[in-house]
Amino acid sequence: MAIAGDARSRAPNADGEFNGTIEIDTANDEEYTVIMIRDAPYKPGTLRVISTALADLGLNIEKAVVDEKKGGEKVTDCFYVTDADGGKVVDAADVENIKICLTMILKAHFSHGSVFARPDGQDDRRTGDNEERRQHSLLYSLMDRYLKNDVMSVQESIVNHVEYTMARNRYQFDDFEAYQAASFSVRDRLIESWNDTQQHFRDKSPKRVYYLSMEFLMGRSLLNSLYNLDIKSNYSEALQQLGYRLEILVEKERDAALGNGGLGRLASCFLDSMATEDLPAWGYGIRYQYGMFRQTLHNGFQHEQPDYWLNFGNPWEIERPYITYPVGFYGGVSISESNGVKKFDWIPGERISAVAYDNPIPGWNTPNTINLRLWSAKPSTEFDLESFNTGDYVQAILSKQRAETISSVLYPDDRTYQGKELRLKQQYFMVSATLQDVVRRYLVNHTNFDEFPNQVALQLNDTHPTIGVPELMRLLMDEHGLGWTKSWDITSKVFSFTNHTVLPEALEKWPVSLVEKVLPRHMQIIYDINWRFIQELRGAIGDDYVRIGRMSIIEEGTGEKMVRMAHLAMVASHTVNGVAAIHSELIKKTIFKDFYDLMPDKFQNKTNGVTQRRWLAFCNPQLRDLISSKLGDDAWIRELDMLRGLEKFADDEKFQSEWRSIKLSNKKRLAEFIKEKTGTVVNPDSLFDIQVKRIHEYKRQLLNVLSIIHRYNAIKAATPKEREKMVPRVCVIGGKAAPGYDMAKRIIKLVCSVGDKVNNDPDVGDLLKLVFIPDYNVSSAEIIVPGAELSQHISTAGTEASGTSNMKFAMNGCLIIGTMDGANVEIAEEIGKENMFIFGASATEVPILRAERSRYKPPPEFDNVVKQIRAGAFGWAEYFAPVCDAVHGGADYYLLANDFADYLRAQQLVDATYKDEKKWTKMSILSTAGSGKFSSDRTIRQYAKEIWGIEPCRRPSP
Ligand code: NBG
Repeated sequence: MAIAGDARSRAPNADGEFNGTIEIDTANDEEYTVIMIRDAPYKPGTLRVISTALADLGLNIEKAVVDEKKGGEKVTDCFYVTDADGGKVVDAADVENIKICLTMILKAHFSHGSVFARPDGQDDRRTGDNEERRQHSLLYSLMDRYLKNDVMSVQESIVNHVEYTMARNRYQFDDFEAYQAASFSVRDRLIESWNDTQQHFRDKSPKRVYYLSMEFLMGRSLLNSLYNLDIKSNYSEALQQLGYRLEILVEKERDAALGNGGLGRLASCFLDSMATEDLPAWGYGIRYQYGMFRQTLHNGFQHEQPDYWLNFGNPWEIERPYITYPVGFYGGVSISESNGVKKFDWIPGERISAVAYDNPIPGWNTPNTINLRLWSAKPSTEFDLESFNTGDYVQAILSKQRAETISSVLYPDDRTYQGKELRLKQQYFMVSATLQDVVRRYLVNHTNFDEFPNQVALQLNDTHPTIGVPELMRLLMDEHGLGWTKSWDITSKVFSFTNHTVLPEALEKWPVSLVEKVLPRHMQIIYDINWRFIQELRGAIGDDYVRIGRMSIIEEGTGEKMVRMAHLAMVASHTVNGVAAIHSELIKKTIFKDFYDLMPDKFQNKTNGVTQRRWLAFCNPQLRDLISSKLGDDAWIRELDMLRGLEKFADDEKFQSEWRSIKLSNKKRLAEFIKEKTGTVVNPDSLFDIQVKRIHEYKRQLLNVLSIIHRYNAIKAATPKEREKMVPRVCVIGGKAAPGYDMAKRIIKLVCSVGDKVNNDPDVGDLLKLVFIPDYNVSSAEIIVPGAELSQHISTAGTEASGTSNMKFAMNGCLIIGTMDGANVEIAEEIGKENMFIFGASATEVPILRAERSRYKPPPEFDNVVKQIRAGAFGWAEYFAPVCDAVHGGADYYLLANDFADYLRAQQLVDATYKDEKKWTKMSILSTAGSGKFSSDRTIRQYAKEIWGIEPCRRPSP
């Protein structure tokens, strides 16, 4: 049996021996038998051992007087006990018995190693208060050690949770219950680490960053936590001995899918990296009751099912009912004047409460665990006296209940901003609770706001949390009495803003009338910010009203007046960054050109990254072990640049064959998964070609389908001899369409219809398969990515800000077919263009081609496949007509026709290369070797240094 084998970073305390004395006094106290343990060496956990032993003997501890720990010295503890009937223990035999038992137990305790002392907290609210400290010394002593991670201790804590947390029979629980109990026991360990990390942050009081995001696409936690806490093998063994398999239990976990796609997953990768890099960081977001919808397919049509992920409880969160803030909406603003100073008072018409739920985020190979705090909306506890007094008690309760809708559902659209009132309320709800929490934390050890910018960095993940700008101004001015100048000085030093898209339709704008109604005070503040900004502008550029109109935070065109959230974010933030080099350059020339010309120093680039823990080391354990064996150890899991060390083995035959056999085994697992999800049987010896991402016209899944049809035609036209030379392919497409995105839904249907035809054509056999994997999410990506050989990132150049799945695929030795867009450009720099299949127009050519597209004559191959669809070759001719119209006859905004011929050329090159096994394997190894730059650790270090100005703050290892 392994004992604490995983506790890499935990060094045991020095062992002592118990040579103290135990005295039992039955005479001198009237009510109690007094057990005195004299001169025991100090050792963490001792008190818990004694109290458990006394309880096992059937004694009640009525009070205890314990020595405060004095490092290295002997301590004397005194316990006042009664027996089961509440009386004193007087019988001499009983007394002797207690003595013998305690002696044995203490001897065993002091001769036993692995107990880990926890640091003494120096909470500012406790130090200095010696009296309180003395009173609490018993409590502190009881909490002075960590849970143990040896197999037996793990088993004990699992079965305890089965019985005491879940109230199930500890001798009989099913896989789901075992998953839950195991998770609760892991959470116990996370909580220890979380508490001590937070205490350390409080003690050191470093500048902290708060990552504000409406989305966190976390996926599952069990395996990730086990790996990060380095206790996976003991849990595996512990469960196995209890009759359960960890691999099965991890599948029982529901994904936490509180995000749409790349933007939310990026936030989650960032949390992992911030924890691993020991940064004093917190994430803040919303605890949606319904995450991203579950996608099902009926006859090839997408249907959306609600994702009530909390149905069976969420063992990873900690509810904090006492951490709650009021959040207001509607109402009006009253203005009063005292001493010539105007005071604004917002009296909201509706008030709700935000309740905190904490989600511990452990880092890898560090004792630090950081926090993701998600807010849940609850009815406010204040009574609506009016309705209660008029006797409409039930109605009053019901209307309060509606508060909960604010955090109930994630908006599943990442294509266009939604002008929906509820969405604005969600955004304000999140930032208001967050900023109140941040300000409260700051004020624990500050009496004014002078240090605020040196203590706080607030990162806006896209424009979604930008209403936080006027909210911070309001808090500082209206609630804390600061003047405008001081408040603005502080506000403009703490915010920074990341832009994630150049698509104009995705840039958030709110109708002024809506903001005025929902957040009247904030609208005033936005106007004031804008007024001052425009004065500044006039100073800088003169009365160029056209340009001023373009740059204004308020859009005043022919239509409704709108608040441009990106402009507000831009004006208030000290930096703005794009998410890949090409994207950061593009925003300077397009959507933010006017701003760039005026304030070029604000602009930065932070190329995205992904966490190599989840996306390589944990989801592809065979490859992890092979890489570690070649590089000597697993240090690359923290320093991903070390993957370069694989380059020198790229031609090594033995290494190549190990590399291939791992890929094959991952492909077999993926083939199983495909069969389970779609019913289609695919041959693992085929080339596995994958395109998984949200369905968007700009991502051009349609281009992929058109080329698959072209391939199908080629197979049909080929002679049996020619067919023998063809490379068999399995094409996988997956992704969700926003429920209101009609074109995307038609594209899904087209994929399914083409798949039906191709997969059932006996002429084709294994040469071509096309499957649509339903409900693509984080967990399915963890199976799909390791099994992929070719992945498609084929957006029209200049439209994909970065992409992050391209990085995951490359890390796992999958070759990329793609355009020079987003992060592909930098991947090509790192891995080498010659190790990818690059095609298509460049971002500089795109605007020109787009302008000329009505005169463009598509290549005949393109026309042919589109005509085929129109003619009903795959059925549903009418339903697919708008899809064809969108790319035909001068439409084709995303230039599928322009790129088609070059795409087919690249695809042919893929086939030819695949036939050369050695060459392909070499390219695959070089893909992994060149992907070091795309670790989110690197991204986060750059944010920390170049934007946030924060430094690592690692708690001492226990
Ligand atoms: C997405 C981009 C991706 C990018 C992610 C993360 C939005 C608004 N943007 O290209 O489309 O990788 O953000 O930065 O979801």
